[in-house]
Amino acid sequence: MTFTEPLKVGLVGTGYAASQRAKALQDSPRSVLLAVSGNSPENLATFCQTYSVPAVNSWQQLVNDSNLDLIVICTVNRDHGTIARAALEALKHVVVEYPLSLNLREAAALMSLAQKQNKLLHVEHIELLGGVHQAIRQYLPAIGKVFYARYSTITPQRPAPRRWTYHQELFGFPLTAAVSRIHRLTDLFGSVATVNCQARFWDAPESGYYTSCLCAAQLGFTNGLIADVIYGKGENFWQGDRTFELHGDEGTLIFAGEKGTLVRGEEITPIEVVPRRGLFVQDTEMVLDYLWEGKPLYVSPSASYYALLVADAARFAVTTGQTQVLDG
Ligand code: NAP
Ligand code: BLA
Repeated sequence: MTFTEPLKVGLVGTGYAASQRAKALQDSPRSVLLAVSGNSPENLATFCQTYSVPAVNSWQQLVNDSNLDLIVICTVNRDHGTIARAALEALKHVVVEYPLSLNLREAAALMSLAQKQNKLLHVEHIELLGGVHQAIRQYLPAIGKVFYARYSTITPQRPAPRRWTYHQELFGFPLTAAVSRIHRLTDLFGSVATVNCQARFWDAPESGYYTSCLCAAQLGFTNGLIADVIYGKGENFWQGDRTFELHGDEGTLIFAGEKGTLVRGEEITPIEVVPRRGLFVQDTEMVLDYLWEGKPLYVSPSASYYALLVADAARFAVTTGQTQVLDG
């Protein structure tokens, strides 16, 4: 199913991810951006003016445009699954920003549908392309057997915006929405045996919104590793944190933001993290490599799905208050 002419692409969304996609698609000779749909008419008009692209009134219209080969979904999480389904049913290739769906069953059904339709369903996971992840992969052998990991991302925000990222339905369960946190770990350490999680939301006066959230999950990996994953944001936080610590029996790796350190007793080695700009560009280029040349992508649907499954187990652990045991 390789292409020899520029792919005709339609984009759903007009925010940050969408603008990165629009630039990447327009900069490549292997794709042409033909239409965009959005949410608010003003933002859609501005976006379409910036990129000189025709606007369409709805994503339904976009996915059913018989002229398009590929739909790129960069809108709020709530709608990812529904739009991906409609696009696959209309026999389009699909690229979707993570998460594939807020509903695990729907995610599984979409993967089967893509196979049935013989279409690409690619979920973007730029966290795997970033400098920190690449540096961890490179230095992991230096710390022996890893037995404990802690990955904490806390973002104070005051006042918390009334945006989709602070809305229960639009954003979804925070560790599903931020599935990249779990995916980094499953990519490095494989399968998870047990999942526990606690979560707290501080509700905003407007229905559905919150002003802060905190999710604290503990994953027990099949290989024995214990991992704490912390995600917090909003008004109740006063100090930001972005720390990834990996403790092995021969050393410790610590990433504070982009600053990496390898600690082995007295020996403290700074780790250079290559700044990777343009992660969405890289992702887009790899999709085009796949569709044009059949080159394998950097992430498989099953790996993406597995991270989503672990995130969903965390969600279930919150609602039941019980540790979830996953099948091997
Ligand atoms: P964003 O900049 O806030 O853009 C959100 C888009 O969704 C805009 O087009 C916005 O349109 C629309 N939207 C907002 N509220 C909506 C609603 N109630 N109903 C329908 N559409 C609505 O967000 P983003 O950062 O680009 O994120 C888009 C997707 O990419 C998300 O799934 C996110 O998880 C994923 N992602 C983003 C990044 C990143 O670096 N930003 C990284 C990885 C994955 P209006 O502005 O007109 O409302
Ligand atoms: C991830 N960034 C995300 C996600 C959202 C945003 C919704 C997916 C959920 C998550 O993993 O937390 C949204 N990020 C924002 C917003 C800002 C932001 C609104 O930084 C406001 C400044 N993303 C950006 C910008 C950069 C960026 C401007 O919008 C950097 C210059 C980077 N966002 C970025 C990266 C990820 C991400 C690299 C992947 C997360 C990871 O590595 O785990």
